[in-house]
Amino acid sequence: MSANNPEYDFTWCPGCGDFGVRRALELAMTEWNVKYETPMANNVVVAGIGCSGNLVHLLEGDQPYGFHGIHGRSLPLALGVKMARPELNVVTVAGDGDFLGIGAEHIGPQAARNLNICTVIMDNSVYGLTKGQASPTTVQGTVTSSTPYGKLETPIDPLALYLTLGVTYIASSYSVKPRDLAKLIFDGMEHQGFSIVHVQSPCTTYNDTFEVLKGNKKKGIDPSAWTIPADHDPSDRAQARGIIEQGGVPLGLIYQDKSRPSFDAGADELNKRASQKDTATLLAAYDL
Ligand SMILES: Cc1ncc(C[n+]2csc(CCOP(=O)(O)OP(=O)(O)O)c2C)c(N)n1
Ligand code: SF4
Ligand SMILES: [Mg+2]
Repeated sequence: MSANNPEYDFTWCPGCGDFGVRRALELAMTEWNVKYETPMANNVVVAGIGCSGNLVHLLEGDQPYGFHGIHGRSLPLALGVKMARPELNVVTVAGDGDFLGIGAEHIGPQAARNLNICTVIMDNSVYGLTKGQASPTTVQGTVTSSTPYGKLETPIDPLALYLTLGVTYIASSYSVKPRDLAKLIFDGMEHQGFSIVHVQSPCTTYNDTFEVLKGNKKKGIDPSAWTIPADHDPSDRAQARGIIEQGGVPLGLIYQDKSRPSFDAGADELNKRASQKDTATLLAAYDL
């Protein structure tokens, strides 16, 4: 699809953080189009299933190509798109449940490949679309429809997971400031390899964390979001780990490794070395 799907009539709840992420993605794709003089349809948005993945139907203005696949499988689909058409700008959008629950097994293999795509994760620490069940990032003890006596498991730390698995561009942000977020997404698109921009995108219906993220002086709530200092060196893995271990929600680029070739660049190189064989030669190799 490169036109809005008129049969899909989903809307986000008022105040949902995903509105800010959508704006940021639109800004980043527009900047990409201006820089590379390409039409919007040269961007492909591969979406997971969830309120977050529904972003692919809700983009305003010129439409990119959209691929709304199945729950948890945005990365394998993005791999297919990127390998078939490496010149396209492939972006994946998914939620915490989709990406870190059912889809978690795909992060490691794509990190190992250094697949050249940009992934935007909308983390609201809940399964929003299916009405508020606990997700892998839900805080321990939280009462949800699937954890009526409080969640037993500790939440996973997505940023630490990405760093451990070898993701080569890791940024963290929130949906409150779309322009800052757009810059991180654009830089993630520019990165030659697997980039993840992990966004805190509050669910105003089932888990409204805006106040926790931004803080509230009157109520004595300190903001959990904090800006990464300007002197942080993202190429330094130990420093990146230090930023993550400080906790809260760091805002900015945490880690970037520019030294590894991307998967499509490696595949190009390999194809040059591989020799084409006709059918007769292949059959002869089996000595039939
Ligand atoms: C294979 C499969 N299992 C379960 C579902 C039901 N389901 C749809 S969306 C979703 C979770 C969505 O949570 P998340 O990825 O965090 O997105 P959000 O709605 O919070 O943005 C689930 C469990 C499904 N569609 N397919
Ligand atoms: S249920 Fe939550 S995540 Fe889904 S649209 Fe509403 S506010 Fe957004
Ligand atoms: Mg979610």
